[in-house]
Amino acid sequence: MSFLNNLNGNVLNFPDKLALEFISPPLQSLTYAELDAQVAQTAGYLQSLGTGPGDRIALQLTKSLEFILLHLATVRLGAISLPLNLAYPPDELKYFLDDSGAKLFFALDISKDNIEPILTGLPELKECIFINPTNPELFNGSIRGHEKLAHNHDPSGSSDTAIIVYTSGTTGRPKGAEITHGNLSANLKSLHTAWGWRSEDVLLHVLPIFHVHGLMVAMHGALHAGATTLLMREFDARVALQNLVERDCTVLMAVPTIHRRLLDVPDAKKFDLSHMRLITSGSDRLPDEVFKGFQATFGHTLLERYGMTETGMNCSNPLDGERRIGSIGLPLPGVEVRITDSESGLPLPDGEIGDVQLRGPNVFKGYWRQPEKTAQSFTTDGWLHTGDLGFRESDGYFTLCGRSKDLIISGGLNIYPPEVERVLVEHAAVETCAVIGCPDKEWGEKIVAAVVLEDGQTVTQAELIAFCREQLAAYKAPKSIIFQKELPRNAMGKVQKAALRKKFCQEEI
Ligand code: MCA
Repeated sequence: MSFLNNLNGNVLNFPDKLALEFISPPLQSLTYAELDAQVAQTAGYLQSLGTGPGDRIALQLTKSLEFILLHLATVRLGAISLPLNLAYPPDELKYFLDDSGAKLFFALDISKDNIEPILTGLPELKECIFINPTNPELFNGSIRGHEKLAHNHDPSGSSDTAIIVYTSGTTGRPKGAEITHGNLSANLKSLHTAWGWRSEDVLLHVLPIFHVHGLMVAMHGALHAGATTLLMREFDARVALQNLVERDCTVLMAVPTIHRRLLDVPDAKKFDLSHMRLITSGSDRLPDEVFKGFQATFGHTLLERYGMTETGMNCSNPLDGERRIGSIGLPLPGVEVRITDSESGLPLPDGEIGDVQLRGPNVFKGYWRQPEKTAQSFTTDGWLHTGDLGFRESDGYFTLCGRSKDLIISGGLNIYPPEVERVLVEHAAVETCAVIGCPDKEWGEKIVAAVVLEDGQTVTQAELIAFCREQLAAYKAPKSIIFQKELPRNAMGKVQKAALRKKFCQEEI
């Protein structure tokens, strides 16, 4: 069954209700009936371009109605939606298009000059269509007149892939996580119950929509519930607070960096959020200071939850009941979580720190065209290795306490050091390097690179950062570079990142 079926139900139940509204220009809004009609027409348009079930349709667009219509229409058609971060520069983008075998690619027309040169040598790509979301009439003109695809494609099973989201890892290039209709439905149902979603809810949507959090948790969640979503195209803390108050929003979902920015608005206390019923935090560890700051400033206890691209949401603090500071709460309905010993793989008793493993209908099908990497991600008895370390308390609450993988999380975005190291060592002046995450008040962690130069070579910090930004999304570029004569290594020759962190990271948070 398509995960969109619930949306169809909402179209029947609340045809005239406001479904989506962009609150920054171009101002656009659609009722549930209008949204349904436009998704149907967009699906007809995609069909007229020769796409159908199973085809990958890549989207690298701003947060716009065009993005949402193309995404929902892709899924209605039974094709696979591939949302891509706008920050990816052409080289990274080409890899995603190639690896996914995207058949259609929708990109921004202002990026045309950068994108056109990479569109060669992509055998599966049939067409790249450039879109200008600042002029909605252009897209309306393209979809107008196409046959309306009134019904969702009925997947042959819930294991049909609906969305592919690329995630990086400790080794190799990013992998496409295949998220199925079954995964999406299971997650939506459990969050609906756990967070008490209702059709009267008004969500202020402040996140990007090319990640799981903004797309599959916030936006799908509100559409599934028949609620209203007010979308900010770009996040601005003051504007967000104004809208939470003036538009009587009931729900906000964000990452700790955004919550901190709300607290940093000089007259934040003036904004009365007492009418709100739910403010969640995820994608990164919620600092105690932000948790407490929210209670003191807004009188709200943030609800921290835990998810992954490969699984959607796994654990959450309760809607009613104790929201425990520093804890990710309890497993969501249908999700099983266990803690195991890293060496033996055996389950550990409560209170002991070990690997966090997961099982449930929310767990993804595998990595696109990567059966070996998929197999490595699961235990022989079918549990997903999350790469996180944590423990369970005797009352069932889980707490994360680090990562067994070398992941850095900056502003809610995942960055794996090898991605950055691979680029740095390509620079002619760099002999070797090691990338670490240092605690940072604004971003949670910031990327710092320790670099050893080739004999006789010179390069500045600014030049190396600029070099990284040419090849990587800007948020993955180091915020600072530390030049070293050599890197600390263990007896096996492996760089000791813990020693680097100790030496160069000053505790800021
Ligand atoms: C922007 N910059 C960053 C980041 N974002 N640097 C490090 N980390 C970042 N996350 C840099 C830009 O490169 C730029 O640098 C400068 O900051 C300003 O860029 P701008 O785009 O204006 O930033 P912003 O609008 O202030 O964005 C900050 C943000 C954004 C609003 C916190 O990063 C954001 O929306 N983060 C949420 C990400 C998210 O949704 N994650 C969920 C993943 P320069 O000026 O030098 O060019 S899903 C997930 O994790 C799982 C499933 C889960 O559980 O949710």
